[in-house]
Amino acid sequence: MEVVNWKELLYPYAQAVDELLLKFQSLDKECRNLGLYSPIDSVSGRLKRPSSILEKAGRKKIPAAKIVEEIEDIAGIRILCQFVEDIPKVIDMVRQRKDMTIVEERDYINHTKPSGYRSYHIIIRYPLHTALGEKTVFAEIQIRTNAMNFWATAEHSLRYKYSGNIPQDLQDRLKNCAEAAFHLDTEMGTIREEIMNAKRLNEIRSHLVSNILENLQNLYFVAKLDDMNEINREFIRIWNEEDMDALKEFNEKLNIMAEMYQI
Ligand code: 0O2
Repeated sequence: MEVVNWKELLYPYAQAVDELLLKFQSLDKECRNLGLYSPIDSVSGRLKRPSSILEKAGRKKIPAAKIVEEIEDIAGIRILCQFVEDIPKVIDMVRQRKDMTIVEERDYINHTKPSGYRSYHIIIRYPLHTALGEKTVFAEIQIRTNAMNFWATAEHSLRYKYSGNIPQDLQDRLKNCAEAAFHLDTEMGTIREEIMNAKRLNEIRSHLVSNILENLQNLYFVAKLDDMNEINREFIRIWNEEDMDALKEFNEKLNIMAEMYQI
């Protein structure tokens, strides 16, 4: 194989990973800040290692000059979801974007790989503005649940350890683990509504408490100390009772006080 200038080859892909990571993380953050449900649990990105690029190029008989055109996962983004039901929502988020073009979608969730691998892959073309001008690169977005990811990362390590030839008994056990991960996803799906409601309640509660603490802190500067000590005791009592309605009422009371003091 011809000599590859890895630094030059990888540079735009590193930029693509950074940009895509930021974009999907912002999307998640924005949903949460707006109080909307975010189907994204976490996002990570990676640049394919030269050894892995060479291995793939060798396996697929891709000459060095064609690596950029034919290896589509040099830049990789992984989006993890809590529930299988969140995956189509993330796929839609990707499909709606105007800053990337979908080239191919590979559904290894409905078409599980023989290894037991499950994940949804979207290959995109992503335009970049680099210091050396405009450049469009391929990137792969993998979308999967935490359970699918747990299995895939473990299997990936074994695949490397055994250079792709995992002993049969280990393969069988991995298949069992894949089934257990599938079962976990299915079971979690049945209590999804319950978990989502609990998450929503926790978020509302922590938002309320942050508001209360901010108001208390500001009021300490302007209100009478005795009044504030009394209000603080009331807060601790309500906090200990864990009564959401009482917390809401207390927050309202502080909002009115803050308005009175023109905070
Ligand atoms: P790394 O270290 O993440 O770069 P392929 O021929 O399977 O290598 P193909 O057909 O171009 O590649 O694309 P595919 O199958 O859509 O995606 C390849 C990537 O998906 C792999 O990259 C893995 O990250 C993941 N993947 C695909 N199949 C499996 C599997 O059976 N087990 C695990 N653990 N991961 C899989 P690399 O190059 O293997 O890894």
